[in-house]
Amino acid sequence: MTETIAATAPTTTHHRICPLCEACCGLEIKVQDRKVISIRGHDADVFSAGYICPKGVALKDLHEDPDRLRTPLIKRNGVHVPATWEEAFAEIERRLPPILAAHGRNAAGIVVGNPSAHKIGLLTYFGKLARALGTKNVFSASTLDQMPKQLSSGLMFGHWLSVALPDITRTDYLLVLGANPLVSNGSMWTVPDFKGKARALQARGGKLVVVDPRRTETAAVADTHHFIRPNADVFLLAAMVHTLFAEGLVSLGNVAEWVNGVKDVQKAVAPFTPDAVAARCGMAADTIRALTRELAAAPRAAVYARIGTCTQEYGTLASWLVDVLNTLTGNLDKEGGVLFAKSAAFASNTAGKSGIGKGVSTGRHHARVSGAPEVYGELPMTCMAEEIETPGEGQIRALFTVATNPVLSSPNGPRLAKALDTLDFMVSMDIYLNETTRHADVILPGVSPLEDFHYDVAFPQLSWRNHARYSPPVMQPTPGQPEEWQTLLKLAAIARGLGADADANALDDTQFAEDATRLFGEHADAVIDATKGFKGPQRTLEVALRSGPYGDQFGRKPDGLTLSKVMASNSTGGIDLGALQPRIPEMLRTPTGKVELAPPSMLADLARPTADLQRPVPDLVIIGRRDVRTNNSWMHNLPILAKGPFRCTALVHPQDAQRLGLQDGAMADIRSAGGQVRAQVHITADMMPGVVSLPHGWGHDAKGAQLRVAAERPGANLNALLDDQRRDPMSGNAVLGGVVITMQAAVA
Ligand SMILES: Nc1nc2c(c(=O)[nH]1)N[C@H]1C(S)=C(S)[C@@H](COP(=O)(O)OP(=O)(O)OC[C@H]3O[C@@H](n4cnc5c(=O)[nH]c(N)nc54)[C@H](O)[C@@H]3O)O[C@H]1N2
Ligand SMILES: Nc1nc2c(c(=O)[nH]1)N[C@H]1C(S)=C(S)[C@@H](COP(=O)(O)OP(=O)(O)OC[C@H]3O[C@@H](n4cnc5c(=O)[nH]c(N)nc54)[C@H](O)[C@@H]3O)O[C@H]1N2
Ligand code: SF4
Ligand SMILES: [Mo]
Repeated sequence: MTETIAATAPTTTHHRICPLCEACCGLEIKVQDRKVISIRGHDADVFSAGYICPKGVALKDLHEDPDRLRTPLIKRNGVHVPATWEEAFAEIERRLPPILAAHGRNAAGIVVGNPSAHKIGLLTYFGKLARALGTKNVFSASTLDQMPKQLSSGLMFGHWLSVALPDITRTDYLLVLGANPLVSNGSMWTVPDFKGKARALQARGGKLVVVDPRRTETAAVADTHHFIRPNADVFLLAAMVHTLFAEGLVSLGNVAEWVNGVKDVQKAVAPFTPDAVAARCGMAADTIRALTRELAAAPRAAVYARIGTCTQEYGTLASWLVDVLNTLTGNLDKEGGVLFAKSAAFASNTAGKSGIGKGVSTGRHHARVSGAPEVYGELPMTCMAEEIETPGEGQIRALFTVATNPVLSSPNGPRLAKALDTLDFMVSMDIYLNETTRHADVILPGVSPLEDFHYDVAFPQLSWRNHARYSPPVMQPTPGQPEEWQTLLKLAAIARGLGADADANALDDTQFAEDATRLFGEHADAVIDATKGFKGPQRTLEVALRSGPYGDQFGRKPDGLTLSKVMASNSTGGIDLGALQPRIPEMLRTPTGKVELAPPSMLADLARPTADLQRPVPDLVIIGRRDVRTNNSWMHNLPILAKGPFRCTALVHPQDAQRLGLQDGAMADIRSAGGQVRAQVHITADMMPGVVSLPHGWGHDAKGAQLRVAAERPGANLNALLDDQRRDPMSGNAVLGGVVITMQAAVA
């Protein structure tokens, strides 16, 4: 009987932005009787034009994964058992408030992870829980990732998300350092189909150059690839800046009158001659000079750098020098150079007074144990374990984890796993019982991405082209399951002492009214009235769109955007808002109203690499890697991605394999000062000699986790080798690469 209904049920077609990586591809999803029939790229999408990667197709497996949690779990006698939402909230109300009452607000910690960047409900409502907890112990995956780029952009241009983006469709020359967009599909740069765009660049006579310790998939399609020693980008980039000055190649172009500090930069890079840095970089001085000349000679050029340059001891300096190069070659804010997006909603660089602002600052408070400064409201993720372990006032005793798996994703995960077991109470908002959430007392699942509406809050601020796209839910959520913003509000209510019975919708209305009064003053009532049709993050979005740079300004510009208009464009692929345009000085939010080319904190931090110029290059170091069919630590449970050749292999150069006695396909033990893992060796000349590459996010052999597919081939945890005490001091970002290791053949 059921089968007959299924066979005759109509097939419906839906359009949904993929929430799995920063490329934000528009997908076309066909559904019959709540079953996904097919997923493909949406050809009419104004932004991604039909592009899709294998992970997008895997949304079906994610939706159907029997291990994906559908109900809350409560740990009873050491075992996670299913519970109702009422029971789960009641348990939290029973256990959290006494901890806060006895030990103060900083006894709570909260940590948010990567998928929250792809969830409007989590991104816009996470702060409400953090504020309700009232703790300084706030952490996120940003300090395992892009904080250096956010800090350098903030110091130079005045806001944390004012990131200069390569204008790839008009440039003549693209220099990529420490990024592999062919695999990662781009990061801090939303650029679906990077490969197609790179090919088009080459077809019109342009050049793609890659600098990476591995000949990556991106390097393979590039015109030139240069190996570089891990952690050496600061030296290479400073030497390139040095060369621009030494050879009279500096030209500021259109932004000349808006740039402060050129002379200070010239002075600061004086020690970094190509000859002085060559050994440190593993590059010839002549190559560095030639690379600089080539960049300076290109009519329109862009330098782009990502995770390989951020997750190192000089991450902020390297990120800064990238934009110093862009500026000094006249490519900042130029078509075909690097430009700033103008996002339809949520962008601070379109809000408030134009061309001037407060800028960014750090260190409003400090981590209790390490003394690391607060950056963008948070403390370094790598401080979390010691903040849980170390007794005293402010010790974390109750932890909330939201969409994060730091036991695998953060350096020295094994230490963190032990620390989590000492907490008085832990709550995880997550969709799996995994390496991290197995430590939680209560797990609260989010809905499947196919049961959730979507609008990207952050990525339009980082996009290769301006656009506004909204996705309605593909299917309705199971009745009774709250959306994640509602769960966050409920937790906030408990943290504020309002109790588990508090009505999340009523709380939302009250907070919205308060926010509207703060933002719109005397017009608040009109705004509340105009947005009556929406609630939760949709209402936040409606306000952001209507008051944004393309908005209808609540009726004053009738042709402008509203959420309803963006919603209506879903099936036709969203609204295209055009190519990026020059925006300096209007987008600047620095206190001087200028581009700060030489922030004092940056110049001061240059003392570290200056002192480090002569440091000998270690024999063997390890770096990370990504694969098209993985996503950090959490998609190894999806059959369509998990099948095929095993991906958690250690890539070793033939010379290293020979001197270390390693065989292709055999297992080897990798040791660092802090840990040891065993991984399968793959010998390849694609590695720079002296550098080994192992992907992160593996190690799915934890007892008590429920990841049945992933556990079949658990892989090695790279982060068990890394040191949680190594950070870039400016941004607090973890050092994830260039870690010294030894390697030897495994004896069974
Ligand atoms: N050595 C090394 N380590 C690295 C990196 C590296 O290059 N090398 N990369 C770093 C980077 S860039 C990042 S961003 C971090 C990422 O580290 P994390 O932020 O910890 O992210 P993931 O490992 O992707 O884990 C995501 C978690 O979110 C859960 N989840 C997935 N979807 C949802 C949802 O819709 N709702 C909820 N509530 N939960 C969900 C998953 O089950 C999983 O537990 O890893 C970092 N770690
Ligand atoms: N398929 C897939 N896509 C993803 C993810 C994933 O896990 N899988 N993760 C997503 C996330 S959270 C992020 S942040 C982005 C990251 O996006 P990308 O930054 O493009 O990430 P990776 O592919 O790790 O590329 C980093 C490159 O840096 C190189 N590298 C390592 N150390 C150094 C160094 O010291 N100097 C230089 N110059 N290069 C170095 C590595 O060899 C590697 O090729 O990818 C996102 N997209
Ligand atoms: S590149 Fe793949 S994972 Fe990323 S948004 Fe597009 S389809 Fe999704
Ligand atoms: Mo990331």
